[in-house]
Amino acid sequence: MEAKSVGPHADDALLADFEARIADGETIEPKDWMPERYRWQLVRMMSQHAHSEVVGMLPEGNWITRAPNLRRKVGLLAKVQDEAGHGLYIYCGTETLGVSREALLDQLLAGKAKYSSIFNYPTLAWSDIGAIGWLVDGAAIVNQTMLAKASYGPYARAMVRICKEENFHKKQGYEIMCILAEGTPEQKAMAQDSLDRWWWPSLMMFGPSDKDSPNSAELTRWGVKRKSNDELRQRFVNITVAQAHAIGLEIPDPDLRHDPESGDWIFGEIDWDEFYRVIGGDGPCNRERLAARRAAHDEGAWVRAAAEAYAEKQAARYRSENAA
Ligand code: BYC
Repeated sequence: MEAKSVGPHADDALLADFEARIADGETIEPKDWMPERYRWQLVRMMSQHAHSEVVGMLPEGNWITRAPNLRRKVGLLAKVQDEAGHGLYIYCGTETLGVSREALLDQLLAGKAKYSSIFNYPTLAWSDIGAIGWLVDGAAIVNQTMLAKASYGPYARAMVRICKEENFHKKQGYEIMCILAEGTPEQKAMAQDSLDRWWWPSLMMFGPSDKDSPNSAELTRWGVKRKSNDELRQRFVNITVAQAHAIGLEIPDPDLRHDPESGDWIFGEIDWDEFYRVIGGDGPCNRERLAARRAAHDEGAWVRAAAEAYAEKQAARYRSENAA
């Protein structure tokens, strides 16, 4: 994607008006004037977000056939279906910015698009489904509650609805962890093992630290981000450490300590080499995830063709009824 910068050619009066509206807390709507660079940043971020929802179905979908009972199976099915819906809301949001869902999916399938690093880790045990709901959806809620106040109306509104659903996802995940943690020693060990494997990747979901985040300044200036990557990560840690302790699990961080002055849980160094390796395409499951998406796209070709044929038939019927 090529971005045009806001420079001497931009209309200064329009830009000043646009920024004043954002400063006044107004939302920007699709037909409003916006700098090309704002549109580009939104498409970049929203498309990565939509792809994350879609690819995010894969690690959990892996356990639908192996859920331990009917209640868990129904809950997981509903959660995975919700994620598909979230992807759709956000792709619709990018369409309001002039980019089609097909174009974005082509980029994903060609391996040219980013999606959240977290979904490149494997789900090895049922307890991983608990850990994903608790940690991954928990992290998503912290991030997306902030994005629900983003300056772009269609994205902000999508976030409101998505956060409501993510709250149920988090509750079902934490409930799985609670039950395992108070079960047999083997069950508790499973829950701890999942926390050990998902903790650090969950912290990486918030992106690089503020000093290494190239997009943050612009997104903050234009009211898309209201809090920084590090602020949100700290908020997530503070919420989650207490929840782990409440069910007798240990955070896998020898440097974790409580700072009585700020009230924060201070955590150890994140392995940023691992983060950049994963977002660069070399995580534990990057290739597997893309192969699965490509297979699903190919196998779904007949569904798209049938839906299109049906839509054309309906449109023809509508035209002939209105011509009569
Ligand atoms: N993974 O300048 P920065 C869910 C990239 S799904 C991969 O800080 P920004 C769920 C970043 O894109 C929830 N890439 O970027 C679904 C940028 O790359 P480019 C997903 C990452 O945008 C199913 C570069 O690193 N949530 O809830 O200011 C089941 C530099 O970063 C990551 C969203 O997508 C990462 N973790 O801030 C269960 C939320 N982090 O484009 C649950 C929307 C950074 O320059 N997105 N990068 O090549 C955001 O809030 C922001 O985009 C981020 C990054 C905080 C993630």
